[in-house]
Amino acid sequence: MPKGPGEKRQWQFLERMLLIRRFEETVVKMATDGHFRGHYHLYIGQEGTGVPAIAALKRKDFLATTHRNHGHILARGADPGAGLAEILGRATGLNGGRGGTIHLCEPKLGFLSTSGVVGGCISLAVGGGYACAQRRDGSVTMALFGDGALEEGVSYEALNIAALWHLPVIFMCENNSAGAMGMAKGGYPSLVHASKNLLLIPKSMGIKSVRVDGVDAAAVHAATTRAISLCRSGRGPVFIEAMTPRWAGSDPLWPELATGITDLRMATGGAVPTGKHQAWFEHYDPVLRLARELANGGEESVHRLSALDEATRKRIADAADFALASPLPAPETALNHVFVQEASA
Ligand SMILES: Cc1ncc(C[n+]2csc(CCOP(=O)(O)OP(=O)(O)O)c2C)c(N)n1
Ligand SMILES: [Mg+2]
Repeated sequence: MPKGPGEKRQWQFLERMLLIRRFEETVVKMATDGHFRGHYHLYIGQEGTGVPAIAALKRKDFLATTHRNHGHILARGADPGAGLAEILGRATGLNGGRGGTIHLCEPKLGFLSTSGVVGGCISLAVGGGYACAQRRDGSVTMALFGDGALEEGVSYEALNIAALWHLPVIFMCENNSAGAMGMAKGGYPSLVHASKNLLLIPKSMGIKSVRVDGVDAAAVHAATTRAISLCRSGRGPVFIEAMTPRWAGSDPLWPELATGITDLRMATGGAVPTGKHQAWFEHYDPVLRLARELANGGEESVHRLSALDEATRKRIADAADFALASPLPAPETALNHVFVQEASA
């Protein structure tokens, strides 16, 4: 039975991780039902990294993230209804329907930027870290990015400056390339890098670097907490490489619900993992893994899991109803929020 002060936190992690899972399952349904068009990216399989890493931050801290952002935004506490509405391009969305799936952003929660420009968030987070250092209030900035970001030139300049100026930046690299098909095999792009050990890159600049099992929420939380504490005391930056085997649904160019709707009973013995994704269900699904640890607490924990699942499904169903009932932005607002408007003749 998981006991002690850590158990409460584990339940809090599971609550957010499950919220993300049900949100993402709903996103796939909305896409296949034709409620929105265009490419999108799911955070399924990586909940064990984003949730505990972001939970280690304080309100005063900043974040910058990528195209695979849904989980990060929800982990930080954004409203799932406004998140789904944004994905559908509705006026009630987090960004008034202007950003869509790739740019879900919530500045009120400390997000500096969410961008589909691979590697862009690394340089923006270094700018954030510079601002934090100027403020002298112990705040830090976290960049959440994929392994592919280390193919981009801007990442090297940004890491270099962060190292030279000891900026309070946590570089959280979510390496999901293990098991990826990659474009060469007709799937989603994955890492193409000369270095077989990505940690050597920050290490060569003297940046403290650590690799962690990204499926293990407690390990990610411990590593991030240490990194944040170093940054707050002026001993940053820190680079963390969180390893998560690629979820099968993110392998093809277009996401698909390869492992179905997650059945939490697989964590409690009520359902037996089988089929071609059996190993994923048993070892690599971070939601099932944490739920399994908590279910070991006995019958009471099993009931609690089932109640949590029911409440989460309801919360996401309500969020989906809200998003689907929301209006598209009014045509006359099309030019709102643009930086420059041509002067009328
Ligand atoms: C600057 C830039 N180059 C190329 C792309 C096209 N692109 C979109 S996602 C992607 C792969 C990103 O891999 P990674 O950063 O590891 O994130 P993952 O999708 O694996 O989570 C690429 C190359 C892009 N969006 N931006
Ligand atoms: Mg990747």
